[in-house]
Amino acid sequence: MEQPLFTSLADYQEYPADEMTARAAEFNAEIRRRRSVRSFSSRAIPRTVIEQCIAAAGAAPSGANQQPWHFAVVSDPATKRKIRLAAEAEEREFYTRRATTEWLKALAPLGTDANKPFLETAPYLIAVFAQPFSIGPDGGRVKHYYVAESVGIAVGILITALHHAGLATLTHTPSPMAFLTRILNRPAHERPYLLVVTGYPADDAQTPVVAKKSLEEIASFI
Ligand code: IYR
Repeated sequence: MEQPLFTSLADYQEYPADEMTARAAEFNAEIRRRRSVRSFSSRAIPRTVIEQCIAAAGAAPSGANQQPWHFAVVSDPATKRKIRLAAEAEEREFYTRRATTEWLKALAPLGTDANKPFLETAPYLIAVFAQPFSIGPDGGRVKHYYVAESVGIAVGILITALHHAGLATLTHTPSPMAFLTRILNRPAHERPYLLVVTGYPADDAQTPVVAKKSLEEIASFI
């Protein structure tokens, strides 16, 4: 076994309690303004913003620091079109056959259907892939641990970073997503995890009226 190497927490930043309290409240207010958006403007956004937000996601903690993720960033109109057509084909199956009545009932308040024009309108689609293993220098498989948890945390940071930058997002999970592996030429062992659609909201974008659970409902202090 390799000996672990340690360094001091040189980048850690402590704040006085009142400042800490204010920062926590400000962040809560900022993140509570986040809404899933399904109607995007085609206005361009600087690629560097996407790069910075993905770099932020890449700082997520992960099982054994194995960073089992890949972010495929799509802005090419022809590729976005391919993704839209493939996703809509799966979604039509979902809405007409695969989804249970119970599932459709749960979804009803969101007003979604099989049409996904935003997959072409939004300037960027970020396809997130999870890597159950990597290929080691000797060509063998190196198993990754806590892959779903790790990628979920990274996507949470990605969405938060995009929101913080002033962009709208949609976490979109056309199911199944095997078409993403094919269209984006990803290795067969990577699992499409979800699509993050991002850009400015359309001027006339509407969002369903839904509520978040209260702190009392989601937390207990023991
Ligand atoms: N993937 C479908 C259905 C869908 C499922 C859930 I759970 C949602 O929260 C939203 C949609 C679609 O994108 O329409």
